[in-house]
Amino acid sequence: MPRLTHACTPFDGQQPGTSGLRKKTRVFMQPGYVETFVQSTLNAIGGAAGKTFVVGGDGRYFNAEAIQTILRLAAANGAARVIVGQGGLLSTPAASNLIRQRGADGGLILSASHNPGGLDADFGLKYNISNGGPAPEAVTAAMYAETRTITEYHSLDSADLDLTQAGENSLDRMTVEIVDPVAEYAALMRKLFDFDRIRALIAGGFSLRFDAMHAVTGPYATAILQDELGAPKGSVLNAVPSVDFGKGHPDPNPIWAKPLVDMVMAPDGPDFAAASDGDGDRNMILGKGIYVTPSDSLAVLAANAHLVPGYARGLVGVARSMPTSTAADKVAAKLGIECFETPTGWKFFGNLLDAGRVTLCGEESAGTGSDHVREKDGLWAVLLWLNILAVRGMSVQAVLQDHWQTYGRNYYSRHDFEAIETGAANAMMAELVAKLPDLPGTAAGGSVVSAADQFCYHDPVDGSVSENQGIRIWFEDGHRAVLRLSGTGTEGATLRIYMDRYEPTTGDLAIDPGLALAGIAAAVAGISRLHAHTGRNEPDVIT
Ligand code: VG1
Ligand code: CO
Repeated sequence: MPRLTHACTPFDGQQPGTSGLRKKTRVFMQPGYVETFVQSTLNAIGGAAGKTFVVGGDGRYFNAEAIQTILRLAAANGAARVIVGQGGLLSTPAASNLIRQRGADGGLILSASHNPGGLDADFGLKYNISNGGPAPEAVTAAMYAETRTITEYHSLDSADLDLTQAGENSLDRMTVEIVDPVAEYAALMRKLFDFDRIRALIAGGFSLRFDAMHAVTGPYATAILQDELGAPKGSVLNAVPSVDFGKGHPDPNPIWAKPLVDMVMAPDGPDFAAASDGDGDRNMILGKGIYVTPSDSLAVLAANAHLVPGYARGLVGVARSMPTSTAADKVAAKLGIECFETPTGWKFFGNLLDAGRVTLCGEESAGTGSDHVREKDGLWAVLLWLNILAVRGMSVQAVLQDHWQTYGRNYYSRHDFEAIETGAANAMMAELVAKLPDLPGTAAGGSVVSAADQFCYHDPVDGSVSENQGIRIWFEDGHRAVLRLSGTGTEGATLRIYMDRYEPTTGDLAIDPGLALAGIAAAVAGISRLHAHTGRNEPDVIT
């Protein structure tokens, strides 16, 4: 089969430290674009010769075409085998699991995660390493350097492969193994959880809904929750992946999954509801009449995981991203285990998980996971919740109330200001950084600043240092605000303001969360001169 070498133009690829390359779909569709990025990735990891890769995506627009391109490049670069999800589908956690189970050298996952899909929406591509996790900073930095200097890529002149049937095919000298995307993932879930117990809970009349948001978890949730655990047909909503996610925004939060939230808030709503995102790594958890913040979810799971077979030996430690509330810290303290605070992004958990320092990890952005894979895992979190509810025989609401009464409550919210003009956002952050040393002692929003800094992470495993990972402001009453710019948007800048207020068990545990955090929001708006810089007062999304 003719292998061809094509000239290509270098470009500014994935910024070092970001989770994959995310751009408008039309950018990815430019001739040679995917090829240039994939060749850069292969060059950065020392070539593809003799290697095995896992490839799959969330099914969004251009997923199928990009996979064919990746297969041709892998073959022309001498890869031995590519394991690809049937129909080109693999959720991010399932891809992570496959890389690990099959001892692959790495994987290419096609997704822009929670960003919308379609010709005029977003596309993404990320490289995961052999532990199954996102490429660490050293690898993304090498990939970035390659994209800026690359001059040629290697491909094949070959027809598209049919990816609809499981089995082995060959593309030139490379084996293409098409696998059921669900099977190995479901097997892992069966090992971790007490499926009989969850089945009995559901058979006893416990009702649930899972919103797959027209994205990749549809087939996974249908197979596991309905076919295997006995949830009635119709329990999984929006279960068929579509290229534009039903024109929706596959982001499992109270804004984009509002119909699901409305359902659990209704008097005749289900006992439990959950949703996942485009690529299946996020989760939103709801109970009848209640939304569980992701930060609380992590804490509740940490406190109860030992009730579940896969975690019966207890946890070695927990980790949370810096902006995530400190609820999990309280649990770790009580359990007498370590709690790590890492920068935003799952790749920072990789070393801690590989070194056996932590069992559970979580982020405020609806990401929870454990050492079973090296990505956050939406459906896993749902099953862990279900298993805990089955053992405790309590409602979501009762579990949460009990948790707050034991550990105190962290009122928590994130405000997102989207598509801000990039220059204005950068100017605001720069001004804030400059005045950090002067902030302590300043009165703001009815409180006084006690400390302020920029988060710098020292990885306790490999000693690497990651600077400028977000601005932290503490107030004398113990409240905390964090500001950072998103690394996953594709339009202008997105500013995220995170607010965390802890009330001990002796405090008021039933304040309206919006009211509880209003003072911090006002303080941050004042200190950052948010309106003067951005013209914004109200966030676009509140989670
Ligand atoms: C966001 C979240 C972060 C998450 C990342 C990838 O990043 O805040 O917690 O790890 O998305 O999630 P940022 O830089 O936009 O704040 V996923 O599900 O989009 O892979
Ligand atoms: Co995601």
